[in-house]
Amino acid sequence: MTEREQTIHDHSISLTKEYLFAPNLLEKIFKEYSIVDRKLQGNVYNEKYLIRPLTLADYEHGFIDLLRQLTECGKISSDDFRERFYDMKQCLNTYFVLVIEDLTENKRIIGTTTLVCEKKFIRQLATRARIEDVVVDQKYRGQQLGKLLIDLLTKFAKEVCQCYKISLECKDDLVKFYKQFGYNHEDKQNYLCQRF
Ligand code: 16G
Repeated sequence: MTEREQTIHDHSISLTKEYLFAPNLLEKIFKEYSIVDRKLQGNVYNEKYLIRPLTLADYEHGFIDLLRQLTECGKISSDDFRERFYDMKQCLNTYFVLVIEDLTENKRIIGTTTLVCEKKFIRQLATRARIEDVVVDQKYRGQQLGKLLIDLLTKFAKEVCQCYKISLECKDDLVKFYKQFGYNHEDKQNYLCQRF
């Protein structure tokens, strides 16, 4: 490989490792998390599952296919993925996509959740959060990985992003699951939706 080819190669590798948001933002909640719930420590630290922000390389490791287990995704090329990745990244402190990588399965992405932080004028310029697109690969369910993702991002919204509230939408049969993390129906509030 010539020096120029090597430079291009190194550059493309460093690009694919580019994170959607700074991984060190997660440090605070990881530390607190392991103290709060020791049962799950193994999932984070046993060197099988790495929990980290989404990277550009995750397109190659099944990120979109994983989302297909949640809903339809259509056709998304790697260029489409890159464009959307940068659209999100340039909205500072807004999109936090967490993924779980199986280190023993060629970096396969086996779980994901997104936190969206929306800035407001109300409540002294408050920020509100939403949990979106929670999905764990069918083959990996039953290991409390979904619990781990939601717990982490809920704490992240509160402690790192200092949101004043967080909400999510889910099917009836998942209400019980989400209640364990403190999500509840609010009195006299409704979720209304219009599909286009
Ligand atoms: C669920 C998801 C939501 C996702 C939607 C996709 C959670 C908590 N909720 O409601 O984030 O965007 O499904 O379904 O993960 P749709 O394509 O029918 O809108």
